[in-house]
Amino acid sequence: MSLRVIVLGPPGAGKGTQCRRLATVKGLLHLSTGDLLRAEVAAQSSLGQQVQAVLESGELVSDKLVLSIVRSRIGSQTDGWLLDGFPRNLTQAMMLDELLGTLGQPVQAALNLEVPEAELVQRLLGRGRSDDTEDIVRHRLHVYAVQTRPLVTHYQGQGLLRHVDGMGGIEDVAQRICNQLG
Ligand code: B4P
Repeated sequence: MSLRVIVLGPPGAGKGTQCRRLATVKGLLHLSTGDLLRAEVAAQSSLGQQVQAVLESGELVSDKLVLSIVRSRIGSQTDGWLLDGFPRNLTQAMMLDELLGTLGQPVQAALNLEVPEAELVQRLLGRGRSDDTEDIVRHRLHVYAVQTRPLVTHYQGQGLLRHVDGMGGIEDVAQRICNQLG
């Protein structure tokens, strides 16, 4: 059975960690806009050169550019997907609703991974990616609070939201996600 799920949560909540795992178990496409953007930077493509400074500042990349990345991958996918890190603001959410309406592939659930801020900072500083310095992490958390958190209300209004406690071991969180998805 195909499963179409959005995974929400602040930076460091474990979206990538859980999506990689769930995609393998359920045979789904794992679409992480963050991973795709970092791959472009690593390949030094023209897109990568455009977005590198944005990633390193902790700001969001342009909606149009991110949507074009998602559209090209999701369009041909029939076996279900996990969207990790997309949408990131209300404009992206509305663009996604429109795209999925056209494709006849509605979202079935939006998981919201919840982790307190002190734990997020500790996890991200421990990971040590180039955008994981303390100043950039604090800025990404601010961008999340202003631009991304309103999506919780957006998906709640659509009756799709499921809360997941992201604290504890990776296996424990994975089990909670499975319980929510049935
Ligand atoms: P992302 O790549 O989406 O990264 P993230 O939110 O920082 O991390 P995530 O929540 O996936 O945490 P992870 O599992 O890795 O974004 C990076 C940048 O890309 C953004 O700032 C933006 O510039 C750009 N971007 C991405 N999407 C965009 C969009 N749609 N529009 C515009 N711009 C966009 O976990 C973090 C750490 O915690 C890891 O070290 C992990 O091992 C650890 N961890 C995970 N679960 C744990 C647990 N249960 N206990 C302890 N540690 C745990």
